[in-house]
Order: sequence, then structure tokens, then C-alpha cells
Amino acid sequence: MNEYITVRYLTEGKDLSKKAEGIAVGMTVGSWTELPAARKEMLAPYLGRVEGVTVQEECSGIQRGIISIQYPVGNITPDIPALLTTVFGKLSMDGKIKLMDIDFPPSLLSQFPGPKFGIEGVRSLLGVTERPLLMSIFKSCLGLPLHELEEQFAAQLEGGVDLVKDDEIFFVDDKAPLEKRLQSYNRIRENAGRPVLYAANLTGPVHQLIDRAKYAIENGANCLLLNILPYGFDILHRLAADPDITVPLMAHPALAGAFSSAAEYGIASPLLLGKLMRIAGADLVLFPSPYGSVALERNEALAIADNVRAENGVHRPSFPVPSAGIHPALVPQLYEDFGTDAIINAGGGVHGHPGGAADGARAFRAAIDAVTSGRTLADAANESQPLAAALKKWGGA
Ligand code: 1AE
Repeated sequence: MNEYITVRYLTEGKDLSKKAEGIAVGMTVGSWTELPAARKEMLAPYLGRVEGVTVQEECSGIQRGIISIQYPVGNITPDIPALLTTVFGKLSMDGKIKLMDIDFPPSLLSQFPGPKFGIEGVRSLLGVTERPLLMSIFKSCLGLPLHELEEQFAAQLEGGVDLVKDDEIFFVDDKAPLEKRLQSYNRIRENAGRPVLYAANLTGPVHQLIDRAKYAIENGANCLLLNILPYGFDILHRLAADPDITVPLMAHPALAGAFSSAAEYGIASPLLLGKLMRIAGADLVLFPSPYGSVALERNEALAIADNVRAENGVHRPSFPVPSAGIHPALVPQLYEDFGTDAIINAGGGVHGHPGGAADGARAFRAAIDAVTSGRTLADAANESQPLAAALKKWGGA
């Protein structure tokens, strides 16, 4: 019996039922009613079908709503390029239509690698079980000599961060090549006396990325950062599926706005940054938080976190990392919205601290300790000068 991938679209048209029928046929076998019986019999296993149509509003003869189409699993190979081309390739250019969600049958889901480490694996590498993790971002990396980056790295560790990531725009690293960074950061990590993950930006021509990732790991990388959307989901899939890639993979959302921001076009962010990143193998998924500098609508950010962590019957949950413009005064809100199994991530909110990056990290750690023990930031600031200084600068409490 045929199994189906169920795909929901937000769209509009004079007659949504007719439009749905057109998609179900047009995106699968091309034409149907005019086909001779023998051809119908041959192509029937590949034919899409309409699961449902919900008209949400109708104005001046135009219907707007959700249509749900089912595509036979057998129409695709188990990879995200095949999936997205099949369910939204040409269709994405056909007027107002947004790809909202995809439901996968378990037989297909289980052919995607999912995260190797996920929340539990990353926590176990770091030896931290009971609180949101703290990550900081080099600000900046580009053009800086190695010794300045070493100072930044050491300061972030001194303040108590669990993970540090390269800036995602760090491609030209001739003043501090990856191999050299790894050597010196690993020395600094060893002196920290506790585990710390450093997510090195994986860059270069796409066909070299797997070899480069292996080379980085051989040279001591213990986490890798990748701009998934510019490179394509399939490279994440291949890294995650490769047994020699033995470190967590961190997915940056660079370019997501171009795919997701328009209300009536593109791919909804809970699918793009939530479901697809996780099934393709991201252990840590960055996305804009609801309150920072490039904020997402709150429900969307919560839905991304949900898709990253919720039981899907096959894959481990990944860590949601709501990011951008985060500072210590936002920690109570982040904790309320995303809970314990999330990562608090900041660049400017660490390095912009009046006392420097080490105090910036200390302020975050004090804020995290406060919220996880039910205290207000104002109360905790009485015992943490770095937190008091952060609150003075960024407000809150
Ligand atoms: C949504 C990604 C956030 C990110 O990569 C980044 O660099 C944030 O920097 P800050 O925290 O806004 O300074």
C-alpha cells in the first residue's frame, strides 16, 4: 500500500479545491483525467491526492486558506533536495503560496539521520544537566590576529560559558587559520578545568566540506558550525550520517529571512528551521528569538523550538538556541518561554558588558542561576556585580 507525505500550504485563489486538485496532479504525474486507462494504471502509484481544503476567508471572489496535499513517498529519494523540489519546487514560484508544514510517515522519517548527540548527548559532553546552557559568540572574528581571538576565547571561558561559536561570517581566516585556532583554543580549553565546546565555522567549497570537517576533527575540533541554508540541507544530512563525524553539528539560520519572512511566500520557519534542521541532523539549532535584534514572532519561535525538541518517534531532540540581541536581562523571559533544555546565546550581550567579555559571561551565568532557583534578577544582582552592571546597561529585573 502506498504511503504518503502530507504537505500543507497557505494559499489563495478563485477556487481552492480546484487549485488543490491542480497541485496534486501537476506536482506528481502532470495530467490525469485525459490519460488512457493503461497509462493511469501505470502512473497511479505516483499520483498525489488532496487531503483537505480549509477556506479561512473569502473576499471579492478570492478564497484564502489551507490546502493539504498528499504525495506518495515513492516519488522521492530520502533527501531534502528531492523532498523540497517535489513538494514546493516549481510551485514556490506560482503566485501567493507558502509551504507551512510537512508530515512524514515514520518509514521516511527514519531514513533521515537526525542529530547524533541531541540534547542529552551535548549535555553529557559538557557535564551539565540541570540548567539552560550558555553559549557566546566571538564578536568579531574577521580580520583579527590569533592572539586577539585567543584573548576573546579565554575571557569567554573565564566567565563560565559552556559553548563558544565562531561568527558565521568568518570565512577569510588567513590571520587565524582554523588549524592554528584549534591548537590554541584547545590549550585554553584544557586549562578551563571543565568541558567547553568550540563550534568552528565549517567553510569552503561544498564538495570539500566533509573532508574539511574530518580534518578539523582530527585537529581537535569538538563541535562544528555550518550555514545550512546557503550550503544546502543535504550537506548537513551527509555530515550527520557520516560515522567519522564524531562531534555535534550546530546549524546557523543565515539566509532564513529570504525563505521565511514573507507572510504569503516561502517556507514557514517552524518547518525550515525546526523540523528540517533536526531531521537533517543538527544537534543545535539557532534561530531568532522573539525579543532580540532580529526578532521572530513569538509563536513562530516557540513552534521552531517545539519542532526541534518534541517527540517525533524517530529522532533525538535537538537543542533550540534562540538568538540575536540577547542580553542578561532577557534571561527570565527566555527561561519562561524555552525552559531548561535550551541554550542562551549571545555575542554583543557578552562582549558589550562594561566589564568585558568575562564579566559578560558571569552576568549571564548569574542570571541563569537566579531563574533556575526561582529568584529575581534584581535579587541575584545584589550578589553579582557583573549582573548588576549588565542590568544597569540593558535594563530589566
Ligand atoms: C540568529 C543568529 C544570531 C547570531 O548568529 C549572532 O551572531 C548574534 O549576535 P548577537 O548576540 O546579536 O550579538
